[in-house]
Amino acid sequence: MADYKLIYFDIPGGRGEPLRIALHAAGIEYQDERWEFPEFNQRRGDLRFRAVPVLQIDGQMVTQSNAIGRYVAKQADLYPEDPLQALYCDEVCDAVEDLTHYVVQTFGLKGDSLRVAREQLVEIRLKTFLSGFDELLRRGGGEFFAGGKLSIADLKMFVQISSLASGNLEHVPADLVEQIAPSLLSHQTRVMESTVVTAYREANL
Ligand SMILES: N[C@@H](CCC(=O)N[C@@H](CS)C(=O)NCC(=O)O)C(=O)O
Repeated sequence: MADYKLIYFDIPGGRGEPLRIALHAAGIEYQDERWEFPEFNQRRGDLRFRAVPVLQIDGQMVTQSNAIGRYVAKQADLYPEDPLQALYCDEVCDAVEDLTHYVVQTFGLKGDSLRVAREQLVEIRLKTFLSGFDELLRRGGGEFFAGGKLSIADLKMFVQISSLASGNLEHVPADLVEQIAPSLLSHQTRVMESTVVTAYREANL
């Protein structure tokens, strides 16, 4: 087997966590290299786009969380074979990526700037994306987003919704998901209780 190393922050979320779960599900042994933020700032110059996650395969760097996610998911039976269902899966992953980008733009702000940015985030982006995600879940049949079973799209959404519903994002109401798209909370529980996620968590206690 090739030599795999995943580089990401030492957090159980963001763009990296779905990759860790999928790598575990695929049975791929990998070095889980976790950088604290000061280390990231020191070493990011070595990364192709100065950003994480990065997957190294036999020393070769690969970037872009969704590309990496598809690559790993195909080896974990977490990516639909049917082209249309694969398109649905990709749409969800890319939409989550867009939303992540908007959320991250509000990081590092303080005081009134943070409040205004987060209020706009809620009104302009979050409400739109949560409604859209709800629509995509219904398109998938209500339980999963694509292929009628768990896929990388569900893992990405699960991580995103867990963050939004945690109450940790200041000025983002903790019950926003419940107000706009309660289906996503049921989905979060379904994914959290899936054998893919419980096995990953047990292995990483
Ligand atoms: N499109 C890239 C985005 C990567 C990205 O922005 N990663 C964040 C962490 S989750 C980062 O490294 N941000 C630092 C920066 O770009 O300044 C992907 O999906 O991997």
